[in-house]
Amino acid sequence: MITTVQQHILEQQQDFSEASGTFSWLLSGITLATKMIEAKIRSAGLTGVLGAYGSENVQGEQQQKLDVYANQALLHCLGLRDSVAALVSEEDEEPVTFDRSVKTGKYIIIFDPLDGSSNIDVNVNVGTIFSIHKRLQDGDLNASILQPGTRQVAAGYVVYGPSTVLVYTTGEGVHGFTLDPAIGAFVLSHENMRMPDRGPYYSVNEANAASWPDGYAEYLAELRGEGYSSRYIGSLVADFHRTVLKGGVFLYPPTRKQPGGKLRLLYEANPLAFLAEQAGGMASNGTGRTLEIQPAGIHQRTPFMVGSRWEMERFQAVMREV
Ligand code: P6P
Repeated sequence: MITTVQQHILEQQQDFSEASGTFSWLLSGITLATKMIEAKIRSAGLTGVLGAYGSENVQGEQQQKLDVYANQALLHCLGLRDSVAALVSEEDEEPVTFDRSVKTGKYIIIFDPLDGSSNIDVNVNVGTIFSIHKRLQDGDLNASILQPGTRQVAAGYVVYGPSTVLVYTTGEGVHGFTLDPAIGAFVLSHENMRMPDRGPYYSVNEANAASWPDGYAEYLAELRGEGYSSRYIGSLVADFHRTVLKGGVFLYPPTRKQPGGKLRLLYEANPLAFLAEQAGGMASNGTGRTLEIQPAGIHQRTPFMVGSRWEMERFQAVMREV
């Protein structure tokens, strides 16, 4: 018999146990939106939704039509859940807040609606990433949004590729579900995903090598000497999903252009760091554990290194020596 993601959530007596129905209702908002996004992506080349939307997002990046669609789908599906107090999106300058009491509006959902969307026009995997925090008891929305990653109650992503896979954690391991188009449901396909202790790959944009801080080039030269292969898709969710399944290390180091890193803390690094640790791996900003960073702003960037225990402990050792 199949297990759908909704059933799986209800079976897991979690932090949501006093309201497992609430969390699975929240998650159904995310899965519904990602099924809408998936349907649009599948036929993108045929329905004129490829290419630029003709405006820039808060990041100053050209919005793709599908970015805008994905953002609207998530805002719509999640805004209808009355347990949501605020929604934070990579596409929106400010959080979308709802006038709900602390008792009702208990959750903050932070997401990157379509990461890597510049790759869609060349038919490369893209993804949706989400992170869920519980609203603080005093109800302060801003402080509830800017909690460190250690306080996440759930996180996950959907990778839209040859198949569409949802991967999530609520702190009780990492579980993967493959969308079965025949029934329109995410069906359990990867129970209790564990990142191999060591992998065959490193994943980094080597074009930035000249501007990395000391230690990074030496570390990667050591891995090459140990026979590692390089894999870099340039779509974070795809590079991360491979790293969870096969092991190895993904790095987006500080660069001259972006000394604070390129990737976003709240809706890229934190959710993936939570998943990585839950799968037995590690995540760092180069000097400390990603999940312990105290955010200062919702679009804050961070250097991001994530992967198997062996590669990450080696990385930390090399960086201590510089
Ligand atoms: P670069 C895609 O634009 C993205 O945000 C991530 O998905 C990806 O990991 C990264 O940027 C790629 O950046 O500088 O290597 O092209």
